[in-house]
Amino acid sequence: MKHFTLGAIAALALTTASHAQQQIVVGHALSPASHYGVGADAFLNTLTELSGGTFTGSQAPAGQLGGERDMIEGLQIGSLDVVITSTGPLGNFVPQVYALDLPFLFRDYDHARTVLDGEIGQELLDKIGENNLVGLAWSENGFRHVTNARHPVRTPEDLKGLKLRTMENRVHMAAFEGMGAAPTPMAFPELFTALQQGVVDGQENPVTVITAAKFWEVQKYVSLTGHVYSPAVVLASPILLDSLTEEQKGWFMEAAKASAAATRAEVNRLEEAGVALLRENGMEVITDIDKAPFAALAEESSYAVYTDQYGSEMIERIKAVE
Ligand code: EAX
Repeated sequence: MKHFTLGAIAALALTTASHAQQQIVVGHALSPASHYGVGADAFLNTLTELSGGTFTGSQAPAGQLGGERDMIEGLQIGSLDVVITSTGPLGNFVPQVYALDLPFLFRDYDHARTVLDGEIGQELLDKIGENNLVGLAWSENGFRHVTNARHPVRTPEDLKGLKLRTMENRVHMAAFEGMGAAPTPMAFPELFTALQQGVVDGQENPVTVITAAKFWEVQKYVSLTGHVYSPAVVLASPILLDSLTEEQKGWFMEAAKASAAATRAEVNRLEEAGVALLRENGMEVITDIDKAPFAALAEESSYAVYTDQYGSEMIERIKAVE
């Protein structure tokens, strides 16, 4: 009878294990069919294909794993694998990222994508990597607009006294304080109920999120202020990534790039079709907005959140990108 040494059995077990399927969960705060859900599916399909089926997985949408801040903490302790999140709460972990959240800084989608896909974007992904997280790729949420249940917003005066939910983001809160609203930071999974119950009068989000969350059910007015470009980012747990071979890490990077491309394509589609959808569902869309007074107040009150700590060099670099 052939005797197997213990070493041979252990090697066989290790080999088998290394080829065993590994389940990856991609968490995010929006609906499965949202621009993040489309990105999660693209991530998983690409990873499964590149790995020959070694890695498979599923998305955990709709805040099942918690709000974005909770999910980022989950990555740091290794309880979560991959998360697609806006940069909203990320500044609490990587303050340098606040530069991307500054109001009226990005001119348009082309400008934002060029910055994020260039050296500035890479520098900030590297900063994320210095804070017990792995920034795999910049994805996208979109330009944010104000919705509310009380009255049309056309000027900063119209914001006065509005209880407006913001993300847990110091720059955004300072910006809305400066514009005259009363900002209330809140995790996204709590928002729809808070709007339904009148805990807050309004909120601000891109058309992509307003449509994904069906906010027309609890909000009457949307003002296309476009006051902030909201990046999203594909983050991974450093504990997971440290357990992978270099080749496997490359698969995760490629999958994240595919995710970002799919999300951006969906943002493009919804930017075209989304406003009509809001109107079809009964929202009054205010488009005749002079952004200058909003920008003056928002910049005066919020840029210091970033420049007090990091100066204005990064801001000038972002503005200079063509
Ligand atoms: O990332 O919290 C928010 O308003 C975000 O835009 C939403 O969770 C998508």
